[in-house]
Amino acid sequence: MRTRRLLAALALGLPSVLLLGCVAGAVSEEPTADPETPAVECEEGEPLSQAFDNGSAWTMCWQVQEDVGLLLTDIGFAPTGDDTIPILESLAIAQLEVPYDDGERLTNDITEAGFGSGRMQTLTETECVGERIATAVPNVGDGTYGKSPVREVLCSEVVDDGLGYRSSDGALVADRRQSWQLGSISKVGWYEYVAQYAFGSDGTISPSLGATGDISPLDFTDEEHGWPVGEGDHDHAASHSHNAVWRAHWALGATGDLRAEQYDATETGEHGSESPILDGTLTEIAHPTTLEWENRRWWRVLSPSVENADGHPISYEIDIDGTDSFAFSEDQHDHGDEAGYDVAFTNADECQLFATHNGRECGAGVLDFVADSAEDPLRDIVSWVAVGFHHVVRDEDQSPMDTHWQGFTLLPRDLTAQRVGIPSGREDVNGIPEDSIWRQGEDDE
Ligand SMILES: [Cu+2]
Repeated sequence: MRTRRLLAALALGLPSVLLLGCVAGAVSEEPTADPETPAVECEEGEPLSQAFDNGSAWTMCWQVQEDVGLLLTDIGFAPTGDDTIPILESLAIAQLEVPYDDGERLTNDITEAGFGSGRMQTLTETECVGERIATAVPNVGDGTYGKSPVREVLCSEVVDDGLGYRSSDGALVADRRQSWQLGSISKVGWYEYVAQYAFGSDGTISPSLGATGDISPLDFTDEEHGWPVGEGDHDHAASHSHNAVWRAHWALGATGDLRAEQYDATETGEHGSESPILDGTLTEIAHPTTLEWENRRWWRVLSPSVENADGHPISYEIDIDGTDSFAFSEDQHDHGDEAGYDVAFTNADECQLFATHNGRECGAGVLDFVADSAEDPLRDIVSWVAVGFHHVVRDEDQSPMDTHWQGFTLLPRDLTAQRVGIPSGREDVNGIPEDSIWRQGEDDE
């Protein structure tokens, strides 16, 4: 059904107000005449697609892997009236470290346990009010031994995501934002993790991790390292971090020929007639590296050879404000003070899959990957996004624990020359308006 809706949107041949001239050449798959044939072919399993009320649509492939759990690949977005633009080659969680503040425990939940296999939970209508999609999930490991029963493990749900836009300058235009949420639940120890990927009708991608289940009954400690959750000043549940890293391999219509940039707006110390002057700068990230977040800083991955109708390179911004930054433990110790980062960029390498405990000869983790390729040009770009959450347990966490969330946003920046889904009457708004005083200034010259 979802496929049909997408193809219907594509087949409508909506007026091409967003002429992504160059993008058209980068489209990998043309929609076919057969309405049952999806717009993307998957190496494994059936593709997923979802169209929105504004006419935009997402397509992708998915599979369940023993370690990372939900792996999304061939992720493409079709802005309203346009062909599908390949956005990401792949997206998955790449590690989840849980170090306890008393120093007595650290788990690596992806590489030691894994979100797939028997840890991935069959969903019921309480956890998933949308469509529950089944696939064969091995009971043990990768399925080489034992059985792989077909179970409903993927939740696909379109939700109302609040006000998308409103403008009453002239005739009122307003619309809701919709979000297509894909998620699975994996039980690792006492925690139950929700791996969720939300795809917006505006082109945003929001990977997030929810944690519920129960606090560890083995990890109680003293008052310096925990919080009393029993009666009185007793039963201090150990504080701990949930340190997640996601791996995103970029496509942007030109896999292997991309660039990365860091944006900073810095205070100059000077004032204009009314406000402090800030200088905005873009710095190319020329080589694999690790970077830390600061106020007014973001990163983007762009496609120099693919432009939108305004002639701007299409790109996606990585937004991670408000995270509890963290330094990696264990096998990244030998990198010393450099062990912390919020975002890292490397070139894609199929051997480099996990942020830590990668367990392969190409390196133990991101810091090794970066150190070993620090002189290489950055082209086939993988972003490693590290988002920490320091969990000081509350009385409300038992029992079960209130779900707590952490994540980040990938935001389209100049993917289209104007907004996705332009309301009637706003088609011509692009740059300085005709009646602006800036235009009048031009006329006087
Ligand atoms: Cu926790």
